[in-house]
Amino acid sequence: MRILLINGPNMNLLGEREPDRYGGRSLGDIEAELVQHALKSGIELECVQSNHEGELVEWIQGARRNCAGIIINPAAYGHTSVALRDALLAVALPTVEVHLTNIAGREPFRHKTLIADVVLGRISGFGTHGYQLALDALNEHLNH
Ligand code: CA2
Repeated sequence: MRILLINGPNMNLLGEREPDRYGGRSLGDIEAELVQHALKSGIELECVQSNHEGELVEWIQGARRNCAGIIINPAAYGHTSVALRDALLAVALPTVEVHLTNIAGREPFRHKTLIADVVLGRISGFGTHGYQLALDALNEHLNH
């Protein structure tokens, strides 16, 4: 089984900027650990990141061909992008939304995301461990 992990804009800066807020580990390290964690459950995890909205849309569309589900940290585009929402609706794959921080406890403009009602569920506020929680939850969902 294959799952696609998508990270949105600025997530390539993980470990380099704002470590107090977003943690000190690089995205590459986090992805490598998740790939190993996924393999234990027989899951092939494909990891991608982009700062470009259209590229994120294309990856979501492409997942329809070969993925059983999606994990996405849309970063700031979660709060703004109708295009991401439409793409997720169009592919209709089970999707888990992840945010490292508790977006409900931050500035009001972060409280809502435009994909909240089209995803299976959201994990927010548990730092990078949220990706592993999302993977386990999605795996559980896909197996039952
Ligand atoms: O908490 C999250 O995971 C966010 O998706 C992170 C986004 C923010 O716009 C969302 O409201 C919540 C922004 C990430 C900012 O980019 C950086 C990432 C790492 C280090 C520095 C900046």
